[in-house]
Amino acid sequence: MKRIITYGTYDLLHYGHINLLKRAKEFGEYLIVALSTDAFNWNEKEKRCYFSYEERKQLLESIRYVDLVIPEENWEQKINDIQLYKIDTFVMGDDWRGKFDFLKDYCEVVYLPRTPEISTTQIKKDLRR
Ligand code: C2G
Repeated sequence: MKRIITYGTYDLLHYGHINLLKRAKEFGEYLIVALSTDAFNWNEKEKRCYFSYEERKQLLESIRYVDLVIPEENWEQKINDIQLYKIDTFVMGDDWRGKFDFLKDYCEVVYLPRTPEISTTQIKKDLRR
């Protein structure tokens, strides 16, 4: 059974996220999402989430492509995650292209095209109109 992992905040979940998860799942049979915790988002990504970690986790667990949601608490956990969960393929949107190539020593690394027209920032802007 081929196992895939991907990482993200997934706040204000939208179809761009779903497109990514759908395509990531096509690389195997078991997809793990490492979901950024509220603390990691705030301290490391300067992102204040609209939905809490538990709410974002509940949303992701309801998506048919997602098999397991684990916390992403720091930038350094990826190698350990890949070894612990016996990951075959690491997948991220191509806004991260190249940033995780160091993981190629541990698993396949795939960057998928983002869904260009949608982002949480755009949604928030549109809602303010
Ligand atoms: N994404 C996408 N299309 C969009 C928006 C997002 O394909 N229109 C993808 C991103 O490329 C990413 C995933 O959806 O692979 C989650 O996006 P974010 O929640 O913005 O993830 P990010 O904050 O970039 O966190 O350690 C890695 C980080 O946790 C990634």
